[in-house]
Amino acid sequence: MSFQRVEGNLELNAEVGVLLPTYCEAQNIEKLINEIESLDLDVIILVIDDSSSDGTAEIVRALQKRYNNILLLTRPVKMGLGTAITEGFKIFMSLPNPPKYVVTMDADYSHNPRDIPRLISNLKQGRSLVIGSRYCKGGCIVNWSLLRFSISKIANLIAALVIGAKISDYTSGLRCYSMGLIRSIIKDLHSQTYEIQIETIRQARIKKFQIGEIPITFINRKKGKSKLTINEVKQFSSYIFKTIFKK
Ligand SMILES: Nc1nc2c(ncn2[C@@H]2O[C@H](COP(=O)(O)OP(=O)(O)O)[C@@H](O)[C@H]2O)c(=O)[nH]1
Ligand SMILES: [Mg+2]
Repeated sequence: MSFQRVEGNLELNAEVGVLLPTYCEAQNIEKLINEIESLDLDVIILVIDDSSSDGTAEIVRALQKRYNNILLLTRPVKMGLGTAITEGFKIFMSLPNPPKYVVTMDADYSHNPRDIPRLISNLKQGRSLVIGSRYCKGGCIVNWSLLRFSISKIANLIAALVIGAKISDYTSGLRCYSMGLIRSIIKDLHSQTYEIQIETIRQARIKKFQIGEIPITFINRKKGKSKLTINEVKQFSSYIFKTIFKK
C-alpha cells in the first residue's frame, strides 16, 4: 500500500494532521507550509502530490530538511482531488500514532492557515466535522469571477437539495475532521475529484455525526491556475445523479 512510499518520519506523534493535496503548487506551497509551521500547533503536515511538473515535490523535500514534521506522498500521475484526500486519510489512520484531528485545505493559499485553530476549537465543542464556510453569516469570497462564483453556488444549491444537511457550504475544501469520523466513513468514500467534499458530508450525515461550520474568508489564488476543469464538473454532476437515484 501507499503507506510504504511515504517520505518522512512515520513515527511522528501530533494532535493535528494537516492534509495538503497538491497539483502544480510550486508558487504557493513554501509560503503555506512556513505559515502552518509558525502557528502554535502540535501538527504533522502530509502533502499528497501528483507528480507536479513544476517541482512542487522538490520544494516539499527541501522543507523536510528544515522541519521534521512533514510527510510526502508522490503519486505517478494526476489522479484527482478525491483520491488524494482519501489516500491522505488512509495514511493518517495507518500511522503508529494517528492524529486526533485532520484538517484539509487547498494548497493554493486561498485558505488562511490562521483559521486552523478556530476549526479545531469548534470541533472540540462536540462536533465531528467542521466546515470553513464562505456562505454563512460572516463568511466571504474575495476575487472570484462571476462564472466561478455561479458554479460554486449552483453546486451548493444542488448539494443542499440532495443531502439536506443544515450547512451553507458543501464544497469548501477547508475543514476539520475527527479521526473517529474518518475511520467510520473511509470505506464509503469513492470520489475521484471534487465531489469528495459532498461525499464526506453525506457520509457524515448518514452515520449521524455532528457537523458544524465557522465563517471564513476565501481569497482566490494569486499564483498558479485552478485545477477545476470540465472533467471535475462532470464527475461532480455524475455523483449527484447517482446519489439521487440511490435515494
Ligand atoms: N494531488 C492532487 N491535488 C489536486 C488535484 N486537483 C486539484 N488538486 C489540489 O486541490 C486543491 C484545490 O484545487 P484548486 O485548483 O485550488 O481548485 P479551486 O480552488 O476550486 O479552483 C489545490 O491544492 C490543488 O493543487 C489532483 O488531481 N491531485
Ligand atoms: Mg483554489
